[in-house]
Amino acid sequence: MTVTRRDFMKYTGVATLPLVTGTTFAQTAEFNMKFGCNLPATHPLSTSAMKMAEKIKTETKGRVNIQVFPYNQLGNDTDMLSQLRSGALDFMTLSPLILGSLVPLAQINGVGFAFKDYKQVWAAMDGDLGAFVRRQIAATGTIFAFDKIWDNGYRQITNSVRPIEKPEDLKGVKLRTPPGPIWVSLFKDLGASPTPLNFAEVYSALLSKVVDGQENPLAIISTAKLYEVQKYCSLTNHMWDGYWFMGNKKIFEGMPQDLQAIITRNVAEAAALQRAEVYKLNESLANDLKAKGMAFNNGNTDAFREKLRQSGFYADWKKKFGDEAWTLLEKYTGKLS
Ligand code: X2X
Repeated sequence: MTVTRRDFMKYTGVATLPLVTGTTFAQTAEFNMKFGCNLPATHPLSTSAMKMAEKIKTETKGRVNIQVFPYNQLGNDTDMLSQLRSGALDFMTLSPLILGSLVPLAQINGVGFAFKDYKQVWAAMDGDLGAFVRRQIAATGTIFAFDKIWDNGYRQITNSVRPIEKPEDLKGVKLRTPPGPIWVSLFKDLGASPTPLNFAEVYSALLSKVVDGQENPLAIISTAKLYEVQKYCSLTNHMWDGYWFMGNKKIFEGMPQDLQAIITRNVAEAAALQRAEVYKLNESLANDLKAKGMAFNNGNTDAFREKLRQSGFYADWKKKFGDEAWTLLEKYTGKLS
């Protein structure tokens, strides 16, 4: 069965028209800019970006008009990343792990079961680990990341075969992962059959059963309506992931300093709002998803960790990332291997 984009829109009820902010100043703005992301317009990442764009427009007195294009309207993550690099796109949010194909060290927050809680996450990502990764991103010469990473959350596994409680339950499960090398490695080591796909293809791939399952935080399972095409939700918390808010370096650095400062401050302020809203959703959505028909269970964290230890996951990635990066990670998480 082939699901077209039109079918997809019909199933998910997502509007096909771009959500254009800042129409008042659109004609007169000195800087008409575009921001793209992969999440639905109702997810806090998109709503925060829209509020941010409004504030930037007001504070720059209409000189900067950022149009927000949610839910892959400009293309999937891979497409948007190449647009960002070429300057066809001004800003985007992207998982550090997906950025991994271009900036391998950016994947370091994706080490399985690394961060015990949000205290560790923000200490690391707002601290030396995040700064280290942002330096790697800036070293591409074409793109850069703003200081405060936006939240996605702790990831949970959904599928339509069985509840996933321990690694053995993943055996034979075709699990969609985002296109990031460490994701494929993690789920291969846990015994699943990982299939990397961009998020833009996930709903239709689950619907047509090209894959059995996927893994994402509850806010995404809810706003992207994945509960419509998935039965089981297993709370594994196997990894925390966020979104670097990134810009095209040349375009941004070509802007007047006062405008750069307004944008930079607003990206950080929007990050704070976005983090609070995502946290609230991820913490509170389980009952809502149960009412929509999903069956929840808890994952056995110790069993998953042990499997990763035995498979050599930690040793392999320590070697790939190198001592400097690994030491920075363990500064916040404690000893991992
Ligand atoms: O692709 C995904 O699953 C998502 C939405 O979580 C990311 O952007 C990494």
